[in-house]
Amino acid sequence: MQPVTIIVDTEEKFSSIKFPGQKSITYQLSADGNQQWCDWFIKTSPKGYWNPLASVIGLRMKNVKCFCLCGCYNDDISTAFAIGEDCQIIADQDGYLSFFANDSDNYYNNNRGSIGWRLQC
Ligand SMILES: [Ca+2]
Repeated sequence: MQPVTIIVDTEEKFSSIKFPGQKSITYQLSADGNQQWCDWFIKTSPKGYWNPLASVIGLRMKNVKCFCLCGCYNDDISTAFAIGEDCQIIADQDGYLSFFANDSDNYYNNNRGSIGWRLQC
């Protein structure tokens, strides 16, 4: 399959762009590490950054950095996994993959920017 470019907007709790995932297929996800997005006034890469306040309030994905690029199946946060800038996953279920910047549920309104990355299987 040709690589697909997907744009993930930081304001979306689940990306509006979905990708049909298939169980047992390996997906390579990679973002250009030079891209940045912005949490309030803090610019960061898709690897995210240590945000002690957000950790206290509670991030959607616990023990994953704030603004780390994450993915999940069927907009279900319980299936979420961290991606960062580069990740290879073997899908453990069928379902639509969607993506998001890890943040606290009620603090998406101060997010700005988007990051494009490539998905290949
Ligand atoms: Ca935020």
